[in-house]
Amino acid sequence: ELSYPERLNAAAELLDKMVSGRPAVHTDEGAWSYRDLLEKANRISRVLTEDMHLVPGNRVLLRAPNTPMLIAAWFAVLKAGGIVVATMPLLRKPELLKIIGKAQVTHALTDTRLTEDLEAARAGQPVLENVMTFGPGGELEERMASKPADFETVETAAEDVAIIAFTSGTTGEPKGCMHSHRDLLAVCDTFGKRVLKAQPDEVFTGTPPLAFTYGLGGYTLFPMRAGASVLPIEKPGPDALLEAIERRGATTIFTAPTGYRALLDSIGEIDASSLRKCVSAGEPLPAATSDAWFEKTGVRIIDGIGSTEMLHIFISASGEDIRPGSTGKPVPGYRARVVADDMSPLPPGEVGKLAVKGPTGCRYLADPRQADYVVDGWNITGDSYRMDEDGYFWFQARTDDMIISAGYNISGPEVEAALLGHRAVSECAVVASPDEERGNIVKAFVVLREGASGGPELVKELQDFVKGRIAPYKYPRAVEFVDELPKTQTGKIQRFKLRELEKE
Ligand code: 3SK
Repeated sequence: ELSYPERLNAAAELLDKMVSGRPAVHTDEGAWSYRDLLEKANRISRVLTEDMHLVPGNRVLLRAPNTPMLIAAWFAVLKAGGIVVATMPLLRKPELLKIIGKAQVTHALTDTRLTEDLEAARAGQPVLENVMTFGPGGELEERMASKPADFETVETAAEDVAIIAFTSGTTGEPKGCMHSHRDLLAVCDTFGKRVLKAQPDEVFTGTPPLAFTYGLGGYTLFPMRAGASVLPIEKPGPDALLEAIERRGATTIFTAPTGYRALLDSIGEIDASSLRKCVSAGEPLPAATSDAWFEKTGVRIIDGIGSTEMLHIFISASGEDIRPGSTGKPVPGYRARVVADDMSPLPPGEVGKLAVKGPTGCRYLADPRQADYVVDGWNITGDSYRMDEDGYFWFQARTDDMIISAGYNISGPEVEAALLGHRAVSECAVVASPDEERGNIVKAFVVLREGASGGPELVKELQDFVKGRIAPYKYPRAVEFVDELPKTQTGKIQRFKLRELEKE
């Protein structure tokens, strides 16, 4: 049972109360201690309240790559009683316009390198009155220099909204998910403590942006709750991750399955002895990737499914409980079930819709879709799952990714997992392609590993490979080799774009 006081500010718990000389954030110029980070956050809170006239409840847009200053700014907004609206660095004017309008954003702190689109959006949204830049040549650092290093953190209520996280969505309009100060601590005290078991000597790093709640967990919540440190990666990619592991002693990685696959060829060649924990989310982790990573590093990936709606991971497993290919069991504190269309629970072995309930719930900001996604307090995640007799949950497909072909229900991701076991395949996406005879056929879009070349022989080889691994009727009747797959900014494959291409 989680219990928190009625007055609670997550920043005070994660930062003020943790203050010490221990490293908090590793920067190119050396480490900021918890005390350094607190003082920077305090100075920013002063700029926000004294110079930018922020009052509690104001919504503050943050726009930057994963930099140490972004972390300090995130804490500063919460300390001042503001609500963080962190945005993906790659968002352009139209997306920013929607977010500013929907969240009624009044203030923004932006990295100097990302001002252009924000200024353009601001012109169309007069509600955004106060913008300040930080980073190279920014104004914020200059103003911070003249501010005292202390600040009295606003005593928010535990249930006050602390962040509004927008889902990038693989399709449709973005939704704003509201999470309270209490929610921010609840994910630390469930997944962070019970599954990840974060320790003070860990060095966290990863590829997801802080604006994606998966990245927020890895970059602030879990490390700070444990008194551990963070190594922000500004330009995420395989080389930066390898360097973080080999040269900077990263112990704990947050990335997506594609991130692990991109490292598979090189991870065996570097000294990866610092690695202790590897977390995967954002996409289901195929057993082939999990096994290959374990073979090369000796570390079993902790897979998990979470959502922006629930704030973080709610089904997962670590240590001896990991069963490669399965997402795991409900994180202590959460309940999950597989349900039929009428919400009645299905018995083990049957495939249905995943529903989840827990200490962090789904509360959309002014969105009529709330009623479609939350029924009797259960959040319908949009995934189809099966639970086995031992209570492990096995991903089948996004509800949209089920392919009905000649009367068979075929899970696109299951075919993808089979294809990924082939040495020539780097990434793939499997979707329905309309077909006169069968209604649909299974079609695979395949990105090849370096050195492999696509042609009819490889198509046949891949088809036979799949037939040898899963029920033969599931094999991809069409295979197209592509240079890359369409993805969201959080790295999720946009299968709907491929499906739409097939309909044209
Ligand atoms: O996609 C996920 O699995 C996820 C995990 C943690 C937090 C947020 C998300 C969307």
